[in-house]
Amino acid sequence: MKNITATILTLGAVATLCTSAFAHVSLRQPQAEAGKPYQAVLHVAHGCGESATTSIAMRLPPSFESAKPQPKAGWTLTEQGGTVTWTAAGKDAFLGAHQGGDFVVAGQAPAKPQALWFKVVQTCEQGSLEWSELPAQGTSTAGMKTPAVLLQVMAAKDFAAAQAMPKVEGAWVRTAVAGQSGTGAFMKLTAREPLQLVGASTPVAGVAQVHEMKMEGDVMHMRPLPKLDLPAGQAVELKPGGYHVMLQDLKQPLVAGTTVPLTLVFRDAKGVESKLELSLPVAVTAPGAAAGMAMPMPMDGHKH
Ligand SMILES: [Cu+2]
Repeated sequence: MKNITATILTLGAVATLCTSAFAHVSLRQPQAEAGKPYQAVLHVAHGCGESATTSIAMRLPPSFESAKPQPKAGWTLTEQGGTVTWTAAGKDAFLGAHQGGDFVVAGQAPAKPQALWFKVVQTCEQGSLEWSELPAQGTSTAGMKTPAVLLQVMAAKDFAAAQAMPKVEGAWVRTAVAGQSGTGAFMKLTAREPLQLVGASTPVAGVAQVHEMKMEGDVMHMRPLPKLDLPAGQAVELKPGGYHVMLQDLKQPLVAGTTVPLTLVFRDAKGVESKLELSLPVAVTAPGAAAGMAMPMPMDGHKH
């Protein structure tokens, strides 16, 4: 174990900061099977800075077929030229600055695997946010302040493999200043079938290891875990003061508002390993519980 100061990982009862880094929108299910019905549940994590959300306009990709926007209680629904808009009917319906909400469009994923982007305009009491940035190529939105919302439409086989991956919620990496050797990555993992987390890697650190932290007497001890069991359907939390992914030998400072790629390696009951690529926001403290921004990327395929 390297010389990591426990303070980096000290559990602080610090109020969660709502920074613009987490004022984001995402799909509850960012993957769809090609040619199958798909319900786009757009999750708006919170308002524009300290201002409440009053309307959400979502541009539907033309290849998202048979789209049926769903009404939302207290909001009026309008459709024009491929854009669906929900507008709060009154102040009671506003989504507070620190409040999340869901907006639903049922439809069908296109028959061909592809990346579908939903552009969203979030209007608030003061100001608005245009979630419309697109990568020049590929699907990585790392480093973007207001990326469009990505839906990965996948072939049946790839979709099944992706669904075998655990659900990742509330993932984040703690900031690190220049010269700091280590920090931690945290998230909630819920496996759909029994899995073990057996490894991690990231380009920003020389070493990434799964660790556990335990109080022994008055002393907090931290040690690497060769594997972390993820029972089916049971959330396992990686958090400051508990399990975490330790990032050591940092190659650069980690600045709030940026993102860090992290690859997790899981082993299933048959011993087959697969990788999950995540993009984690960097923050000082945990983002709001609903603000999970981890984005499962297209599968590398199983690694045998
Ligand atoms: Cu550690």
